[in-house]
Amino acid sequence: MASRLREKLAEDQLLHVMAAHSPLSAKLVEEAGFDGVWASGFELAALYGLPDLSFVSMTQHLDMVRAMSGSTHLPIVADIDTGYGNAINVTHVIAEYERAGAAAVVIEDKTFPKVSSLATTGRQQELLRIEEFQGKIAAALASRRDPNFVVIARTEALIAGLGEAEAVKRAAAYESAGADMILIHSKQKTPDEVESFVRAWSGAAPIVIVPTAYPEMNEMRISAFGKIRMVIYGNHAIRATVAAMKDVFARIRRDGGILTVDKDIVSVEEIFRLQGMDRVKITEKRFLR
Ligand code: SPV
Ligand code: MG
Repeated sequence: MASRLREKLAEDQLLHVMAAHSPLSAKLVEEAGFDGVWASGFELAALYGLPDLSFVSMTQHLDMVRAMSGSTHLPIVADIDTGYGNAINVTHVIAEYERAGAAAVVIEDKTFPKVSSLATTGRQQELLRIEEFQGKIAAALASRRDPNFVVIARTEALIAGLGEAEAVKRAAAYESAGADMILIHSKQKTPDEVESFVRAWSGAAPIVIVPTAYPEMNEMRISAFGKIRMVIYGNHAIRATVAAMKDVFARIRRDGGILTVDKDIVSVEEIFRLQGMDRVKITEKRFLR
């Protein structure tokens, strides 16, 4: 799977990566024609009804990635937050995610426990010392078994309010530590901050963005910057899920039954299809005597 991601990256196209929080949603990402699945920490935390504050453990996230890799052929880009510890922990984490079937990881330069990047808790986002994070990147590179496994270094300098110069400095330091790609994150409501960073970026490492906060940065606008090679739609699976459930639940309560919503939701047969019931029928014929 890592080699497929590398091949796609070599094609010089923008890769479209959609968030998922379950094997089922990963399958839907594939059917919709995306290039990869974002195993989002935010989505999984939300699925458990928890804030994205390092409450969800590595094991929980890893189990989900492992299950996803059984349900999709797409490369999985795993969100490993801060790497669940220091550089030594990262050596273990990378081995585990590679074994679980991930093609790439995104590791961010915040301290543990992390605070959700888009949150407005008033808490200061703390970043690691540059040298320490370089050590985590080096540990990740040294621990991957497949050299095609992609290590994406994410700087939260803009999220922490430290400005573009600090973001560029960190990105350059992470590239020199060997990061394959740089993820620049921003929670500004317009693309200006990210676009300015991309213009200032003179490194060779391609850029990844997550335009949740600045949705007007569509793919046409992103593609104008050749340096941005991956766009991650960070939380649209869980948000779509919540919107759909709220609507259907409210209508069932209002109507006192399920008759009117029935035509607006997928059929049981469609769920059977997604579950692979067709294969069950074949194996029944073959083996049940
Ligand atoms: C996630 O989806 O978990 C991310 C992206 O890391 S964000 O929530 O915007 O930080
Ligand atoms: Mg995350």
